Amino acid sequence: MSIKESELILNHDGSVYHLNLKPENIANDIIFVGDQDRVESISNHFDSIEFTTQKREFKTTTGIYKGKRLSIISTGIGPDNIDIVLNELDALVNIDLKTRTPKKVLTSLNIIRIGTSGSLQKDIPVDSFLMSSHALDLNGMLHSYQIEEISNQEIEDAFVKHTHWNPKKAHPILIKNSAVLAKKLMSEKIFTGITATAGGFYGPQGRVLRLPLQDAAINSKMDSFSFNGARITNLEMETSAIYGLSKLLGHQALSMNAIIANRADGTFSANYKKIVDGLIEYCLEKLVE
Ligand code: R1P
Repeated sequence: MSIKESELILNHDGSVYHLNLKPENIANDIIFVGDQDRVESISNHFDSIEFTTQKREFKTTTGIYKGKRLSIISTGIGPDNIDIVLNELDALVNIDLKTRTPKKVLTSLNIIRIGTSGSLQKDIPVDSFLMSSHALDLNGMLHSYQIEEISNQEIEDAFVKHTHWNPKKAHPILIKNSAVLAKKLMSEKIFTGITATAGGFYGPQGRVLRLPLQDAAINSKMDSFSFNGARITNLEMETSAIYGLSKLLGHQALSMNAIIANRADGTFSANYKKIVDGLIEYCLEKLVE
């Protein structure tokens, strides 16, 4: 059965609707960034650039870094954008766009997010690097899919109990990273922990400007949660959607975070661009080692 035009939308040139990409435009190893300007910060390191395009916040550049073909894609902010990016990338490699049918032999992409994040723990200071061992989905986007096989109910239930999680909010889902990519990008410089992924920047991450929160103690309940020695280390807005959809679709995914704020002690990096550049250089080197 071929997938209808309304479900898998293609542009007139045959590229996928939002990303503006054709299958030949992307590498097997893909770096995700939130900020579209960060695409160039990374591609500036490339030896050569083969392709670049942009539609809305989705900018893609493919090129060669030290002999390795890499693509960089900006996802914009939030799990809703990740739903678009992951599904369209998967369509590029795992759906025959001419016949509109899933391929029999599937391709697994390697996806590395290089993003910014706020630490929830005093001992993980600003200007450090953190690898997400797991992602804790607090935003609910993944609940549209059949997530039973990727969730870890025991720890999710322990989190719900510890935080008195409001049952009106989406049930949290815990998803593990790709062990293969984690091994490749790990070093003694890197903190690890569970990354909580919120569906917003202010209220959903416990920030108060003018609006009172439903649960003002949510961040302190998160930072005091631990399960078999694992703790929640940081908050951001994409990792659980990347880990969840990658796992469901058969791709390898890893989230690397530049810690630019510390929510526990209220500090913010004096030069966050420098720490992001440092993480970019670290990840690029690890990818070609
Ligand atoms: C919020 O400022 C944005 O920054 C973080 C959050 O996840 C969110 O996307 O990541 P990026 O720097 O990768 O965009």
